[in-house]
Amino acid sequence: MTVSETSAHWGTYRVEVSADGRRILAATPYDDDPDASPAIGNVADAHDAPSRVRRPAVRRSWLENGPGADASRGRPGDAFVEVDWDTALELTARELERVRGVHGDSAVFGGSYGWGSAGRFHHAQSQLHRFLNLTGGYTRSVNSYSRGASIVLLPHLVGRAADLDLRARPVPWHEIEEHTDLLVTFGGLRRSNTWVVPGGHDRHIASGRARRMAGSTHVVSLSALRDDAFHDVGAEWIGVMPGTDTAVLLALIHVLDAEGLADEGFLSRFTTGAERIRRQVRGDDDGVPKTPEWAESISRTPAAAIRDLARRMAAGRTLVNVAFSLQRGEHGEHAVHAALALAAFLGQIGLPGGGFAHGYGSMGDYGVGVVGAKLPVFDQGVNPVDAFIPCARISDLLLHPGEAYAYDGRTLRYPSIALAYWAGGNPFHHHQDLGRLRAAIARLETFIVHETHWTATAKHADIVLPATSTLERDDVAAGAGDRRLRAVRAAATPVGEARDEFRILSGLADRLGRGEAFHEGRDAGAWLRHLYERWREAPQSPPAPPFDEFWEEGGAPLPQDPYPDAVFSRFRADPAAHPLETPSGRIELHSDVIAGFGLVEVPGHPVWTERTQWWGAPDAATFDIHLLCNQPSHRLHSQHDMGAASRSTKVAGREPLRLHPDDAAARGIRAGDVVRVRSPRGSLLAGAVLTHDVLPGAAQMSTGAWFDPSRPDIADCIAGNVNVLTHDVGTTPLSQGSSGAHVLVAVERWDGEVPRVAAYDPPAFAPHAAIAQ
Ligand SMILES: Nc1nc2c(c(=O)[nH]1)N[C@H]1C(S)=C(S)[C@@H](COP(=O)(O)OP(=O)(O)OC[C@H]3O[C@@H](n4cnc5c(=O)[nH]c(N)nc54)[C@H](O)[C@@H]3O)O[C@H]1N2
Ligand SMILES: Nc1nc2c(c(=O)[nH]1)N[C@H]1C(S)=C(S)[C@@H](COP(=O)(O)OP(=O)(O)OC[C@H]3O[C@@H](n4cnc5c(=O)[nH]c(N)nc54)[C@H](O)[C@@H]3O)O[C@H]1N2
Ligand SMILES: [Mo]
Repeated sequence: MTVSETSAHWGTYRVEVSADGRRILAATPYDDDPDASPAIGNVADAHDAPSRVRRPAVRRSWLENGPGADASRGRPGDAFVEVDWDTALELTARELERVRGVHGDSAVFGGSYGWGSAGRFHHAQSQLHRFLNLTGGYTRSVNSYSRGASIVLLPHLVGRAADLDLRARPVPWHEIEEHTDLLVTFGGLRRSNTWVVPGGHDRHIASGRARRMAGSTHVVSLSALRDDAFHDVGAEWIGVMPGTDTAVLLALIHVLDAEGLADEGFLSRFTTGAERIRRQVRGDDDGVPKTPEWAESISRTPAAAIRDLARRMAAGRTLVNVAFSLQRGEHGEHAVHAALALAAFLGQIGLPGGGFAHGYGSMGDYGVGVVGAKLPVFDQGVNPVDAFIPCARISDLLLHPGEAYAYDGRTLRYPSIALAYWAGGNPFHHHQDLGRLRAAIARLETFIVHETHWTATAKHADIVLPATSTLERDDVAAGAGDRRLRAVRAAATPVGEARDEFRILSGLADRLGRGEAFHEGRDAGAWLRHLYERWREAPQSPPAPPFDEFWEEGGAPLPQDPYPDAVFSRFRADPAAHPLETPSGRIELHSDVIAGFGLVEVPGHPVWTERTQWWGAPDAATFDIHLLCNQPSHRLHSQHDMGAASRSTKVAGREPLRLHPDDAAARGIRAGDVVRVRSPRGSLLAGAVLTHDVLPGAAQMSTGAWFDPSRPDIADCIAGNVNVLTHDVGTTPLSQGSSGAHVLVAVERWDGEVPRVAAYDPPAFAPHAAIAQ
């Protein structure tokens, strides 16, 4: 048995490996990690699970019939033929060549969104993008599912630099603890979300900081879930129905305005457009004053609680936080915009512990107070193709080639895609309306996927190439604020014939005559050394030992520089010397630029407009439960859903649905029952959990159960993947972000057959004789 240290987005931990290097015997947290992620408990099972991709495989009908649109992708009965690496690489290289030749380079979609590995070198997307760039380019994707709306909106309101600072050096935890009287957080402060950090943390300090802070700072959490925040340390819960925060935020501003509590000095000196918001909340535009009573009729948040909260917010140092989730819904831009406006009316932006934050409770590195160090990077080169999509428009891209759509004030056209190439992401986890995604994927001529596991995405692919996991290769890793750049040594031997992305793509590049340009004559070990030494020698890098010493030592210290100043503090101290990168140099509470785009949904200032996914919407007559689809506590997205920790959360063998006991009683549902959940787009089976921690009329299911379409006669997914229910629309035509955070559903007890979950089974394999060569 050997013990190694390894790193993933959910943390740094130790694995005990069997003597033959094939099995993970145990995975245990790193010594001084104060709040390690339970996702570590999935690793041993996931490593050599039956669902690992062991050999390259090609879909039989693609082999037999050649490339082309095919609705049988991923359907029951679809079979794969395992082939050797040479055959797989040759098929892949020739197909890429054919598609580029026939349809042009923009017909290759290589966006490949996803949270694959945490390493700096074996990062699937970086590897794939470099390879695609060197072989002709590809249609790419921009932005993220995480902050798809904010990433476009906030630069218009506060400028690009301040938007980056809001993420990289927000008001830090220690400042909140010291200065903030009241932290008002929309979407809570979810402990489980702070277990995840891009690159992975070796010490998870966020939840400890939050608890300590809650000792001196009063926390008010507005959400449909009580346990979104630390109710055990006294956080106060105010219920708000999903997707209605904008109404509550406008009402809070209404109270400040009506009661003379707005900071007029701040508004006139540091912002533009406050008058437009005032007109909006007074009802001058539409005759509807945005009073707390008005907001209650939309959000079900008691008017008295809103009025009282506004007064409390004005009475001391207040920080307004919005979780990422608030903007991951229809018209999600407005919630973020309204929260920024509320903070501006309070006048504390740029003061210690006051103002606006966007990420507490969403990511573990948010506000840790240490500047993220420069890290080694693997160069992706330049993409000769300029076509792109906002990442959450993937189905639209494939279903509507040539069609025009709006994005950030521009009119773009979806290019025509023949081949999609995915490595390190799982669109059948992350995208909304999986039925629609299947129809979109069916249109491809060819779908190529690198995967560690037979995910639903792999099962919908034509060529599946087995990738090694982080445990099976050497790398370096660190998350923002970490104390060390870690040497992550391979702990186990690769499962089956799995190869590193670098080796797979080197093989393809060689076959396409671009090998030297891609690998530059180095193998993976030489690249790691090269990246490290280049980083070490760069002028901005911290002092670090030579590679061999670093590797031997297991890491190199990273600087722990405190934020030089928090976002907006210099702007506040001297707005003339430090203007924001906006047209006015100020915070734009109304943006003329956005208004100039002429979008009805986004007039330039925040407004409440009715949504299709809202308890007051017409659909709610039938789909009367508003389901929150949040991040899973015991795994990262869909990763390792077959592992012990993730399995421990399942109810009746599937993803749990948490709902209020009154809603359950009205439907004859008892704890532990199997329930069927439906939306106009699809249906799933889930296991019922009854709790008073969720508002009546709302419910909650986490994302990430593996899509299981094996029994369409019973439900579109029998394992409980919420994305069969969600609707696939952009937040607004401004940013076209993902709307996956919530969806209207109907819930009923399921008395029929309860089928076995087949999601973790490998696909059917056809005999080798089927290879048409
Ligand atoms: N309804 C709804 N949907 C959502 C969300 C929501 O709130 N609601 N949240 C969204 C958000 S914020 C995000 S970020 C996305 C996340 O979506 P994804 O990042 O796509 O989800 P993951 O499950 O992390 O997918 C990563 C995949 O990479 C594979 N993998 C791991 N290591 C490697 C490797 O080294 N090489 C290769 N080739 N593959 C590897 C894993 O097996 C896994 O299948 O989901 C989004 N989807
Ligand atoms: N354990 C774990 N941690 C993770 C991840 C994971 O997969 N697992 N994923 C990581 C990633 S990639 C991201 S982007 C972040 C995402 O960070 P977030 O987007 O903040 O995370 P969510 O869990 O989707 O949402 C947090 C809470 O917001 C509430 N909420 C949802 N919609 C609304 C709304 O309209 N109004 C209000 N007031 N509340 C609402 C829900 O009750 C939910 O529990 O999480 C990261 N952290
Ligand atoms: Mo995300």
